[in-house]
Amino acid sequence: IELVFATNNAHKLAEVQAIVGGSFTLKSLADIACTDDIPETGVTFQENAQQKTDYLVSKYGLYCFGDDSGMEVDALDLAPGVYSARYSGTRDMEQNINLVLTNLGDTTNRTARFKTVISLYYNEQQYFFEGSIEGDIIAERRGVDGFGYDPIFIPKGYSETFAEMTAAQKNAISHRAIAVQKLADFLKEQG
Ligand code: ITT
Repeated sequence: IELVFATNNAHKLAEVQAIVGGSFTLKSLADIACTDDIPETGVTFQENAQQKTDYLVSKYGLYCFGDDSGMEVDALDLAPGVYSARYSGTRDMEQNINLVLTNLGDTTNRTARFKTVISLYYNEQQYFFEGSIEGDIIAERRGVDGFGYDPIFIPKGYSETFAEMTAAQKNAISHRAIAVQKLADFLKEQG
């Protein structure tokens, strides 16, 4: 089965392809030569995920899926949330992480979670799959793997940040892995 994954993020494509395995061939936006800036104006992960698939369906009529994900920090009233990629007003993750750490200061409530919502358009129908993982924000970056906020997030029950884990370790437990596993299980049922 060939599906377009509505993402420009090569890390996400690699993570998802690793989880879905070889039975599905994923094409990125680059693979279908789509350079459009797909709108992402919703106020929930689900709205943003659906905007991505709606766009591809109306423009290309393709079976496709898209995800929207981000980090919610309880002490920051669930920010950065849907604004995770541009929290500081730029896409520079150095600055985005700095702003989270500055805004948290020395507050002792460090609980946070990553969330992913996947929107799938398949056989003329719309489906959603969700995943989340709870954890804590540490005061300083640790680790160099992964992407985004991985260096400051320790999942509950672990002592390493996502950025200190191997890709395989992160993929075994991550918010995206949980949502993608649900997507993969659904697609396998479809045959
Ligand atoms: P696309 O929209 O092209 O897929 P994006 O990077 O904008 O790529 P999202 O809107 O879904 O992706 O994600 C928003 C941000 O949330 C992302 O840029 C990261 O900063 C953060 N994020 C999402 N998943 C993450 C993860 O697994 N680890 C760390 N940070 C993550």
